[in-house]
Amino acid sequence: MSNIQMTQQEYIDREDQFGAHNYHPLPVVLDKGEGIFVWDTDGKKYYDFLSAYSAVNQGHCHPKIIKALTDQASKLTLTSRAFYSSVLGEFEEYITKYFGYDKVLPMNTGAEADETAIKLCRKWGYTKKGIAENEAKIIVCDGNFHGRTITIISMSTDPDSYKGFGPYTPGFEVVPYNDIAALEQALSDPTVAGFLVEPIQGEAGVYVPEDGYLKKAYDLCKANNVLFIADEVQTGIARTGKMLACDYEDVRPDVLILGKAVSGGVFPVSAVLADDDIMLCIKPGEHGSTYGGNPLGCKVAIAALQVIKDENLEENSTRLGEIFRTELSSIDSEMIELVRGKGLLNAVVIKPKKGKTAWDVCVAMKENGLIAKPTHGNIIRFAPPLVITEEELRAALQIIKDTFAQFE
Ligand code: IF1
Repeated sequence: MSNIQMTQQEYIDREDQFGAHNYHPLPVVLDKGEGIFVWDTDGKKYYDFLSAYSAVNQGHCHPKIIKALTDQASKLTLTSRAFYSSVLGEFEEYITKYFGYDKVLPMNTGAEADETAIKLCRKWGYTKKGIAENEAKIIVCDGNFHGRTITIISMSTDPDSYKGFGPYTPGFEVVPYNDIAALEQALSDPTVAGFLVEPIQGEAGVYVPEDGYLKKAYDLCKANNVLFIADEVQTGIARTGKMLACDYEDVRPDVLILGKAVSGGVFPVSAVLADDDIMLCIKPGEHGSTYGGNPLGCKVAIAALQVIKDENLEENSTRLGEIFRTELSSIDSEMIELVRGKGLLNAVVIKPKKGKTAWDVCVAMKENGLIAKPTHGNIIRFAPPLVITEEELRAALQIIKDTFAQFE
């Protein structure tokens, strides 16, 4: 069927018929995006309060990023890493200087970057720390989310992620998140090579650890010769109000994992950053990806990172995040149990009322012109593009307030 005059239900039915059923989307069919707004196939306009899970921090179809894409698309898109390209070095120099690391290893998706960091950490453990072959352990946190590959779900504590997909990759040990004592004990094992952590747990429901947790965790890693590996795939690129969420505690991860907004939602680009002592543990032929470091992604990522600086999105995220949490907390609704977050990565914990859940609230917000998605049952994540203005944010807040009022 062509797309002429299809109803939204017809689009939904087509996806349902021909696509795997590995998602349960909100019933809205998007067709166009610009800045903080998206439009459905009937032309109805919405505030986008998901931003493709924080990939679209720079706003939809940012003209500078799209220009970088189209300029490069008509010149050279893919060389593979069998050859050098005129663009890869430019990206590598740009991103390493941007974040202050010696080297970068480019990949495509967040999960691939996490996998890369795990391989790098293990290799470092064997070649630098002197751990016996196949003995290296990586400490991870309860409630973690790092992607969907077999190795990554092997360290997941969420049955939706891991159940039915075994056998699992060994070599991970889970400690409670935000628990320094538990981490200290786990790190004393000399076979531990790394500690992999999200500075704020996204999928777990925007779970913000106590102030000082990351710094203490980092110091403990140093004391035990363990790599501190930060997964900033979701929290990075100004989402939480600073370029990296680790910046709040002046922690410089030994291994930094980036994805999503590195390319502003335009093209999949992910990256692992580390200094030479660590990164050079991986030798030619030991890791890679056909598309990783492709010219198109490189140009898009440079433009996307530049937009964050040019438009002061760190500052905007911090300032508007405070307004957003203050206003949300002031809503008088029995359904709002708790508001939490940092910058423009926020969540509301919903207390179901008369059988009405976070899902019902999201469907009602959609009807009122704002889209967001429930996570882990009764938590609604609010993460608009960081280019949102105060006026737009207040208009969006009004929609959220009106929606909660409908449930009173
Ligand atoms: C989905 C959540 C967000 C991530 C962190 C790595 C990855 C992710 C910290 C993997 C991915 C996603 C994927 C998306 C839903 C989503 C998500 F709800 F699961 F938690 F963003 F909030 N590290 N997060 O958050 O990156 O391989 O997907 O590029 O549909 O599964 P990826």
